[in-house]
Order: sequence, then C-alpha cells, then structure tokens
Amino acid sequence: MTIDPRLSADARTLPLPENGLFLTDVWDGLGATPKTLSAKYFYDAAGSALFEKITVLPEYYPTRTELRILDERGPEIAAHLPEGAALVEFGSGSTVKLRRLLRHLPGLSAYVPVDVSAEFLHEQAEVLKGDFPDLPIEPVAADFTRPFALPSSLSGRPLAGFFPGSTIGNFEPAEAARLLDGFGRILGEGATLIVGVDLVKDRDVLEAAYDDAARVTAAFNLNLLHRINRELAGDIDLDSFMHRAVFNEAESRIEMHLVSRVAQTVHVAGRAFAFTQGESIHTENSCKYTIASFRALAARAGWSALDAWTDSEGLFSVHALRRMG
Ligand code: AVJ
Repeated sequence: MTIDPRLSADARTLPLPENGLFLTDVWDGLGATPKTLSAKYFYDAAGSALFEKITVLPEYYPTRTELRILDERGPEIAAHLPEGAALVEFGSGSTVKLRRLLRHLPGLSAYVPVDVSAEFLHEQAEVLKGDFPDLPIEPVAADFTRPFALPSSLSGRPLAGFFPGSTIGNFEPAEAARLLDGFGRILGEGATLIVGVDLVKDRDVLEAAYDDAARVTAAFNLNLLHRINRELAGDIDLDSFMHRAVFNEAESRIEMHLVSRVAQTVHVAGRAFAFTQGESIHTENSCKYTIASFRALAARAGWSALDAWTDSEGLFSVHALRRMG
C-alpha cells in the first residue's frame, strides 16, 4: 500500500508495513459502526509505561494475584511439566512472571520466548541469561496469533506452553478457542499449557480495576488517540473524549470505550470521521471466565483440564491443560 503524504515526518520514518497497517486499521475502525480500535495498538512506549503503572495500582488485582498464585503454587504447577521439557512462552513480554515459574522448574531443558518484536526478545533473552546461565534460551520472533515453527533443536523434547497475564481475555471466546487450538498445533499432542485467566466477580471490583481513582487506565486508553495524532497526523482533541469501562455481564467482559463528549468531526491522515455526542470507540474487551467456563472453552479447543489454582479470594486463576490427541 502507499502511505498518505499528509502523514507527519515522524510517521513516515516508521517501518512502512507496520505504520501502513496501523493507518488502515484506524481508518477501518473509525469508519465502522460501531467504531472500534484494536487493543494491540495500546502498547507504544508511552502505553507500555502506563500499563506497567496499571499493574501496581491498588484496584488492579490481576498482576499481583497471578504472581502470588505462581509463587505459592509453583511446585504443584511444576509437577505437570515433564522432566526435560522445553517451555514456550506466547508473547513473552517482561520476564517477571516467567522468573516466578522458573524457580520451580530446575529440570527445564530450554526456554523459548515468542514475541513479534525481535529487538525486545533479544534484550529480554540477554537479561535472563545473566540470571539463569545454565538455561538454553531460544527466542522466536513471531506473531503468536498465527502458525509458526519451533526451532528444530526442540524436536523430540516434551513441550509446555506458558500464557500468563490473562492475555487470553483480550480475545473473544471464539477467537480465544482458535488461539488455544493454534497453541496445541504448535506444541503437539501431550503438551502441557499453563495459562492465566481472570475470573468473573462483582461488577464494582471489575469496573474499579479498569477505571482507577488515579486515572492511569483513563490515560492508557486516551493514549491511543494521542498515538494516532502523533503517528498518523491526527487532529483529535483528547479533552473531547472520556474513558469509560463497563462490565458487560451478558458477554462476561469488561469493555473499554472512548466516548465523544460532543458532536464533532476528527481527521486522521486526511480522512474525516464524524461523531455524534456520546458516540463511543470500543477499544478493548477483557473477557472474564469461571473455572468451569474456561475449561469448557479449552475443551472445545482440544485441551483437557489437569488442574486449576486460584487465590483465597477467587479473583484470578491459573490453569494447567493437556493437549488431547
Ligand atoms: C494485558 C489484556 C491482560 O485486560 O486486564 C489493563 C489490559 N487494559 N487495564 C487486561 C488492560 C486495561 C490487560 N491485559
């Protein structure tokens, strides 16, 4: 595709395919009814820094709760991974959660972080090598939502997958099942999958976690508009949109929206998009499960339940699954 000449100089210095995709996704999303933007675009440098702040907010229970489960249940989780297994992490992010698990997995034969960002992958691998010098690390630069090949050096080894953080919640159930089935095709029959899944709970607790008093989540959501302005020559007035987080009980998901306070027309790379007052851009779904509803989803995707662990308040869950033949 060709890049619109009205893009900012900053935008045109970005790698063309990536930037071109962002532009077409934004044009498509703002042109749709209802308007949407993909949550995957939250994580530029500013968005990633804001997400790090979210993970330590008093209202945002998922990160600290999952870490506690991995700490306390590490030995039980480890018991489901065969000796000599290679551990494949889908979307490796920071290594904080992995480190908690690694302490309990002395018999691991390799760690295989998978991430779209090759640069980030290699940085993280270097840091990890310093702390776990005996663990072979075999990074794979790939988009985990698409099929990809594991390094041939792993052939014949038992495989396990790790997908923490309730990232699975960003996918609608049908997509989530496709993703889990894809992991199964990559890991193969008999593989173990350790996956972190946020649980359904009181609306007040859920909504506070996505609309915190310090307004960090609001800033995280609004940063998407800032990013559009900066990278795609947008003219969106950030003050004319407000952050909204609601629990959609029927769909069992937290939805994040950016709601236009006024009737207005905004422009992105020369294209105009009209908003009525109160019209929203749906920016994220964060699906919530019960232990049973997640097991049912996993079963549809070819995984049987081995075990599941929660914290004492039942806020978050970690599942161990086995790939069926
Ligand atoms: C990274 C997708 C797990 O859904 O809780 C946090 C993202 N959005 N606050 C989540 C997020 C707003 C987060 N995930």
